[in-house]
Amino acid sequence: MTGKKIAGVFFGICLLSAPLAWAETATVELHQATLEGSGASIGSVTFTDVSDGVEIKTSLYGLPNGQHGFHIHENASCEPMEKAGVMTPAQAAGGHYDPEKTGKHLGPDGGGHKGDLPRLTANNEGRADGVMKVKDLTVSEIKNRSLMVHIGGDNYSDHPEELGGGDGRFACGIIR
Ligand SMILES: [Cu+2]
Ligand SMILES: [Zn+2]
Repeated sequence: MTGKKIAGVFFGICLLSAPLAWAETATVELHQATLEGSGASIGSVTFTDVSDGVEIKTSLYGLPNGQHGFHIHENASCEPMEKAGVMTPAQAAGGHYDPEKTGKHLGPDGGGHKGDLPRLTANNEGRADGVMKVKDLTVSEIKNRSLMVHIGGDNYSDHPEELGGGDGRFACGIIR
C-alpha cells in the first residue's frame, strides 16, 4: 500500500468510529416525588445518543413491584404544584414532552408525545435494571426537562384513562 492509500484507509476508519466517540449522554438522578419536593433517591438513568435514537439505561431501586409509566415531561422541575386546587407531587414538571403539539399519548414511537418512553417493570426486589431504546429522539432535546416514573402502569393510550392511566407521579429527576 502506498502512503496515500494507508492515509485514506485511516481516514475512513476515523469517519466510521466518529459517531460513537461523539455520542452525547445525560444522566438523571431520580428521587421520590413528595409534597415537600424531592425525597429519597431511587437510582439513576443514563441517556446516550445512538445512530437512530436514544439508548436508555436504567439502574433503579425502591420501586413498587410491577409496571410503571415512564415519560419525559416538559419542564426542568420536580416541585409540587397545585392541580385542580390540590397540591400534587412533581406537578411543576408539566405535561409529556410534545414538541409537535400532537396532544396524544400513544407510547414510544407511536407518533404522539415524543416523551412517551417504554414502561418500566420493577421486579420483586423493587429493581428495574435494563436497557431500552427509543427512535427519533436526541439527548440534546431532552436536556433541561424532567424524567418521571409513575405509580401505576401505562397502556400507551388516552383511553380508558388519559396519559396511559399511570396515576400519580412516583419519582422525578431533572435531565442534565
Ligand atoms: Cu409521565
Ligand atoms: Zn404521553
